[in-house]
Amino acid sequence: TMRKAVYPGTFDPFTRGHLDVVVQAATLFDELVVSVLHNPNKRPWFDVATRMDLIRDAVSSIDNVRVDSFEGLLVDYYRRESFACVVRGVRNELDFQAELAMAHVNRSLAEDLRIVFIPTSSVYGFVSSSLVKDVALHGGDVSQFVTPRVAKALLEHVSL
Ligand code: COD
Repeated sequence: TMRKAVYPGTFDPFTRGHLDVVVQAATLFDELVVSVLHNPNKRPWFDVATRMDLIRDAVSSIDNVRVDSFEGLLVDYYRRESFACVVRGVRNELDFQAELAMAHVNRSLAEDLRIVFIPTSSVYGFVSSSLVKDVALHGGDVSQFVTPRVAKALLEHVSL
């Protein structure tokens, strides 16, 4: 049977750290769906469609990766789409703590939920979407943290 996993996140925007997780996870499952959370309560820099386009561009060379979006609870989406597993990236102890809490809550909502944590390569262990946005906001070079398309989108956003 096809084993389809989901890598959910805000991805505002997608970074080389996220990409590293996708590259690793894509070898573990038949299909990996990178899914952008549509959360009207957060004020993202990029709308869902733009975030999805930027991810599609970044993962275009990996053929078993698809891009989607979802609203509401992760566990509901997981069941609706018959995912076999949730993938989350872990950079450090702080991430691990937060991820473990999230995992426990999600598994009390859906006990059949399966989750794998993937450690980021050390090169990207300090990269976060919010730090990247801060660097861009102050005119710094973000090219080592994000793909060229994302760098361009960040530049366009700050020059508006
Ligand atoms: N290297 C490796 N991994 C990274 C890096 C990096 N440099 N940066 C981030 N990551 C990881 C994160 O640890 C995470 O695993 C993933 O990449 C996505 O990160 P973000 O920041 O884009 O996304 P989050 O953490 O904001 O996503 C949270 C969810 C959208 C998954 C969560 O809020 C959710 O499921 N919401 C739906 C509502 C719900 O079900 N709530 C109950 C959850 S307890």
